This record gives sequence, structure tokens and C-alpha cells, in this order.
Amino acid sequence: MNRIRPLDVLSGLLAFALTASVAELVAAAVTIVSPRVAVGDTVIRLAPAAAVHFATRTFGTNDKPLLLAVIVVITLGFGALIGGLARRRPEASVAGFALWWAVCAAAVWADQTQPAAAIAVTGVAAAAGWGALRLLLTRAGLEAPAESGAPTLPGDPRQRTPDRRAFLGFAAASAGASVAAVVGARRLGGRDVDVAVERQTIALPKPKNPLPPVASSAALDAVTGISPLVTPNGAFYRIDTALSVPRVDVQTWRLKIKGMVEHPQEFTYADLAAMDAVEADATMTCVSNEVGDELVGNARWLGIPLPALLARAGVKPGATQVIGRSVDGFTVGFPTEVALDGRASMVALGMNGEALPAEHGFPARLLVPGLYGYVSATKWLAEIELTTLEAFDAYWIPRGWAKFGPIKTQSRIDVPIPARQVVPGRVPIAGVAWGGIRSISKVEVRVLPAGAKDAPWLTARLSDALSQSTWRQWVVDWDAQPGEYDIAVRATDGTGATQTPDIADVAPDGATGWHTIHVRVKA
Ligand SMILES: Nc1nc2c(c(=O)[nH]1)N[C@H]1C(S)=C(S)[C@@H](COP(=O)(O)O)O[C@H]1N2
Ligand SMILES: [Mo]
Repeated sequence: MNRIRPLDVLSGLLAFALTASVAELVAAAVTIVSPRVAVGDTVIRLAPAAAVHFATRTFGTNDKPLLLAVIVVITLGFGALIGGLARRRPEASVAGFALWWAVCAAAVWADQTQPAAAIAVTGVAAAAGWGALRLLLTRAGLEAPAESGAPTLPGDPRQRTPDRRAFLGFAAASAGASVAAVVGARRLGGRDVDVAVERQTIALPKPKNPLPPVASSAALDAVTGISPLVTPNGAFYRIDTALSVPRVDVQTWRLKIKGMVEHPQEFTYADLAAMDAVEADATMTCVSNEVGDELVGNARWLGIPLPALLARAGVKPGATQVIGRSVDGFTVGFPTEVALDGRASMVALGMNGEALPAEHGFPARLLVPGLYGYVSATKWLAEIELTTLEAFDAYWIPRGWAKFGPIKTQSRIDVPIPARQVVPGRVPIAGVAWGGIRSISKVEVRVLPAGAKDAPWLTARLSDALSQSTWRQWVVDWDAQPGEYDIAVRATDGTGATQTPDIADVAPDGATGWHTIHVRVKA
């Protein structure tokens, strides 16, 4: 019983093939570097410079593919070895997969400094391969036929001889799964796109209506702790369902306009950039923003007006809904009439003077001022589809959120910070307030001493309204005396409607209530 059985060798090879391909697929799905590539990078990094030079000279630009091919061959050879040993030394198979896991996880980790993803992705792949090996070995005859002693009876579990049919079935399934995983990994595509480079090299269109730079006199940015009037891109909140940020290749990216239109359209990035672009200041916020929370930001957007794009396509009568679909399948939907009512709806390409950051939808996203993001702001936009309101519910609608999502008027206190003690004296109470496309006409603050029933509402000083669709900063100078206070804020929008004190949960259509904080002023 010392001979190595070919079926075991084949099992090991197939199991490691599965491990390697599952690793490719999962890595592509979460857009981290594939273990194969990471190991290749590590080899290149660790190899003596002379060896790298030799390889490049000898194999030319094929050195990388060759290295990757060598890694595959070594992996499969290692698998064959482990398979051959597994029957007599079951611990060898565990050790083999553990070794593969350790090497690949370390290489991915070193490449991307994402330890959790590195360990998880390679761990899943190793587990899949190990499971496959167990299944295959069982079909190849897990128990050795009894060598000595009493002859086994038919039906004795030890009498398992290879069940070649079952083995072949499992072997084919394993090989098929490997091929499917590799194909899937390829199709997930875009893996090698470096958005950072694309963003730098892309030419943003020049706006037809360049807005003047935001004057420092327009803002209350000097108030310590207040949200800046324009949120820097790096500080802009991020909300999406994407497990990892889609990396879109702007060269192959297309924006389609389809559905109930006379002339379906397909634009390249260059096509869009050649159209008349506009700038608009708009505040965006998430329907799941709790009262006083931070899922809100204000930016200067640059893009192609949605009405112009829809006019090119020719919206058919009865097309009451616009759907925005992203490269990863996420959808939003909003009424066509909202897109055309004069607000600055656009396919945005730029944010605060830069190409959209990857996290915020590079290369293009929808922006519809006055609507919550979940019904309007598709990032990594791939398609605009015209349909009816009845025919389609976008991503979040069946999940318990309202079909229509106009932004509710809200205000937030940024300072003072409740957890910190306040020193007596002049203390600014300040924050931001927003009202969808209705702007903000007034913000009031009430400082209620502990135990008091009522206190006057103090009118806050406001920053300029950059547009009807942006938030305004506000500040009240408070002469803080020792004691405890509940400070509340309420905003009135441009229509004269004041925020309701009634508390509503974020679901289904946005939170209401006055943001109130409790502060202690030192004695
Ligand atoms: N592709 C895609 N776009 C999306 C989402 C998403 O999950 N996927 N989430 C939306 C939601 S709920 C909000 S609030 C905004 C947030 O945009 P931001 O991350 O740029 O702030 O994006 C919207 N666009
Ligand atoms: Mo959202």
C-alpha cells in the first residue's frame, strides 16, 4: 500500500486548481489583488535584482505572464503532491492548504495592506479546495481495502473500492467549477483599472456657467467646529451597497439612455465631455440620516444637464419615471417631471473641481438636487432608462423605503459638542440647515435651562445661500452661564414652512424632529 494512486494525485491537482480559481473569483469580486498576482509581485520584490533583470531581458515583456504561468504550474504540481500524500498522511492535506493560505494571504496583505480581506479571500478559497479534496478522495476510495485479517464482507464500510463513476462526476464538477470561477473572475473585469491615474488624466469639460469661487465672506467657516460651507471631497459622507468601490475603466465605459425614448443613446466619456456642461452647488443627503447625524454634504457639481441628455433621446409620452442604473446593478428611480422642472439635474462628472472620486461614482453619477440619494444619485452610472412609475421600483423601494424621496427640511447643531464641557462666556452655537430645493430662510435656536418650561427662540445669523439647493451655515452667539441646558434648533425653508418637532424615524421617507443637544457649562 505504498504506491501513490493516480486518482489521489488527480484529486489533489483538481482541488488546488479549484482553490486557485476560487481565489481569483473572490478577489475579483471584492476587488483586491488576486493571490496569484500578489505572489508574483512578491517574487519580483524578493528576487535579486539580477534575476529580475535576467528574466526581463530573456523573456521581454512576457516575463510577467510567464511568471504567473509558472505560479499556476507550481500550484498544480504542489496540489498533485498533496493529493498523492493525503491518503496515508491526512495531515499533509491540511498542512498543504494551510501553507497555500499562509503564503497567499501574506502576499495579498503585503500588496494591499488589507489584512482582513487578504485572510478572508484566501481562507475561503483554501476551504473550498480542501472540501473538494475530501469529496474527491472519498469517491476515489477513502478507505484502503483491508490488507490483512478477516476478509471484509460486502457492505463493510472498509470495503470501499474506488467508485469511478462518482469520482469522474465529482472530478468533472470540480474542474467545471474551476473554469467557471476563472471565467467569472475575468468577466468581473476592470480589476486592473487604476482609477487614481484615470482621474488625474481625464479632461473635465469647462462649464458654460462658471460659478464664482465661494467668497470667504459668504461662509461662516471661521466659526470653530462648524461644517465647512463646501464639504471637501475627502470628508464627504459615503453610502452605497457596493462591497468594494467599483473601478470603472473610462475608456470602455458607456452611458446608455434607453427604454421609452425615440432615439436610444450611447455616450462615451468624451461624448459627454464635449457637450455643454454646467456647474451647480447642491447639498446631498441620505434618507437614513438620523436627526443630527452626518450623512449630508455640500459640493459644487459639474456635469451635463439631464434635460439636454433626455432631449437628445426624445422622451416618449407616458414615460413618467427615470431610472438610473449603476455598473453594479444598483438602481434609483424618480419622476421624469422632476428631472425637467428646472432644477440642476445632471449627469455629474466633477465634484469640487475634480473628477468624481471613485467612492463618489467615477466616472459619472446622477445628481438631482432636492432628492435623497437613494432615489436619485446613482454612482458609477451605466444606464438611464425611461419607463413608467408603475412599471419599475428601484433598489430601495421593495426594501421598505418610500417611492418618492424629496429631502425634508433639517438642521443640525455642530457646536458646542455635547460630550465636552463648555466654559462660561461667549460660546458660538452653530451648524448647518438644509431644505432640499426650497433653500433656508431662517434658523432659530432655543437654549432651555434645566428645569425651565420654555425659552425664547433666538434667530441665527446665516451664511449666504449658494443656491436654492444648498445648506446654509448658521450661528448664534451665546453668553453661556454655568448650568445645564437643552439646546434645540429648527429651520424654516424658503416657502416659510418651519421644521416640525414631531419625531419620525428615517424609514420610510426621512427623519423629522428638532436636533437637540444637552450641554453643561462649568461653574
Ligand atoms: N451605485 C450606487 N449608487 C448610489 C448608492 C448605491 O448604493 N450604489 N447609494 C445611494 C445613496 S442611498 C446615497 S445617500 C448616495 C450617497 O452618495 P455619496 O456616497 O457620494 O455621498 O449615493 C446613492 N447612489
Ligand atoms: Mo442614502
